[in-house]
Formats: sequence, structure tokens, C-alpha cells
Amino acid sequence: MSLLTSAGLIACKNTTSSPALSEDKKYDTVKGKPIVISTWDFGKEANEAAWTILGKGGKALDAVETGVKVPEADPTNQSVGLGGRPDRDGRVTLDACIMDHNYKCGSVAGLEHIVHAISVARLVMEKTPHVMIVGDGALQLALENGFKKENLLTQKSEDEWKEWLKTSKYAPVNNIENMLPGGKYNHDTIGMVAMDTDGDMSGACTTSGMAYKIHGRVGDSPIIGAGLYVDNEVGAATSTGVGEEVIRIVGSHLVVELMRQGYTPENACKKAVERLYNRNPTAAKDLQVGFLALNKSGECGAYALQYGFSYSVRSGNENTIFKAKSMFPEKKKEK
Ligand code: SD4
Repeated sequence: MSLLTSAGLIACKNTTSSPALSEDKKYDTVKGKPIVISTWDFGKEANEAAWTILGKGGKALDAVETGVKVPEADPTNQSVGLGGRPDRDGRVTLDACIMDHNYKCGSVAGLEHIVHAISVARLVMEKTPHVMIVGDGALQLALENGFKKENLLTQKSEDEWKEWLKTSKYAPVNNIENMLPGGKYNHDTIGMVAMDTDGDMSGACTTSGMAYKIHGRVGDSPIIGAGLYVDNEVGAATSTGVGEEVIRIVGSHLVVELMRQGYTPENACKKAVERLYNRNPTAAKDLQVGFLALNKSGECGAYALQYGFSYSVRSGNENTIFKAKSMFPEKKKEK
């Protein structure tokens, strides 16, 4: 297959209909392969790194690992890898998972001292008979396999944590982790999915999780089916936001199954958000959860509970940030 031909596909309108949803609108924006999409604006830089592999006809699995390593290594990104915000005890603990086109997957949770949690997840997938390894066991496995032990707590994250300690009740109040001091939303996991020139899909998801979480808390990001799911026949999805909510509905798997039923990526994400909202509409008003999906035709889409979720798409010659549609409009800033 000619790489140039396939890489040249860009900005096609979604032409497939969505039989399961009559009011379906054709808003999916980009179509083609290879393609890589990732959560939030910082996904743009991660997409570029992934593209160094995808653009040369490389494998989606290598691309997603390479891509998410960018924010993992960035000390200024306080929600992923090095420089991630710590738990309430001041410990930076990372959650990550990776999945390929063949249902192979690997995951780590509560991993400390290793910058590239995603590569340890890949190690679990490729070098062990297991899917998920947590805490000290994950660290031990990493060290045995040549990963370097590092201090992940940057001065900035430490200072902010100490500030948080002054005001926090130091008790697990439901969703208190959702908002950081100063009213900033605490949401920035990177989830990335890609399809290579062979049409194979893979995904990766990595985060330091909710800031100031209880030590040992695990979110959706390392849980296959919740934070990430890839089905090479149908598509792939990933999530960001309050992990507990995503786990309850096994969100990414749900999005993929909705795409299997014929929903476009955006409407599959929307349906999953509605499922979550319907469970507890009152709580959902103050939560953020966003889903991002790519189908086998190279169409992508996203949807979030709250305004503000963005995602980055690299396909052809363009690397573009899109604003996801949301159930709730932008919140007015309180004075
Ligand atoms: C978690 N989903 O640990 C992650 C956090 C997150 O945007 O996405 N923040 O629940």
C-alpha cells in the first residue's frame, strides 16, 4: 500500500450513516489512515511524536507508546508522569495501560518512581503472562528490566500539595479531588488511539490520576475497558475525567460497543456520557468526564459532560485541536 496515498487523506466528511441513531448528525471531522488522536490540547505534541512512527508506515502500537511518552516526560505537565500531582500523602503514583490490535494488553497502577509508566505497561503486556501489575510489584518489575528509579515529585507539585494540605479536610469527600485550589479543574490524563497504514489500531492511556487522592486509589486509566479499549474490528476509545464514574459504566468498552451497533464515534461518546449522567444527574453536574473515539473507517469524535474538553487529531498533513461538544455549557466564572 502506498503510504503517501493513505497519508494524504484528510478532512473527509463522515459519509457513513449511523443506523442505530436516527437523529445522528454527520459531525465527524477527519477520516483516513494513518491517524492518531489524543485527549486535550497537549495531545497535539504527543501526536507529533506518534506521527514520527505512523507517518513512516510504522505500527500503531509503537506510535501510541512513543506519543504518550511526551507528556510523561514533561515536568510542567502536572497530571501525567514526571511532575504529576501527588496523592494526599505526597507520593506520585502513576496509572497506565496499553492495548494492541489483537486484544493484547498490559497495565500498571500505583506505580512510583518510574517516568514512563506506559513502557512498563507494555512490558507487562509483552514480557509477562499477566495483564495488570500494581504498586511495588510494578516497580520491582520495572527495575528488573532496566528502568531507572527517579523522584517524580517536582518542586512545583510539592509546593502546591503543601498548599492543598493547609485547607484540605484530609478526608475522602466525594469528588473533592475534582477541583484544585483556585477553582482549576483537575483533568488531564492523556489517552491516545491510533490506526496505522495497515489499518491496525492500538491505544495508550497514562496519568498520575486524581490529584491528592487517597494513597492506593486507582482510577479508570489503567483499567482495560474503562480508560481504554481497542477492538480492531470496530474501533477504539479512551477517556478522561473522574475515573470512578468511568469505571462504573466500563466507559471505553461501552463506546466501542456502541460503535459496533452503528453509532458514529461522537454519538457513541455522547451515549456513554448520557449513561453516566442518567445514573446520577445531580452528581454529574459537577463532574467532568470526556470520551474520545476512533472507528475503523478513520472517523473520530468526542463528547464530554462539561464544556472544555478538547482533543487533538493528526491525520494527513494536519494536527488540529478540536473542542468536544458537551452536555453542559461553559460554566460562568464565579467572582
Ligand atoms: C483518573 N481519569 O485517575 C483519571 C484522571 C483524569 O483528567 O483523567 N484526569 O480518574
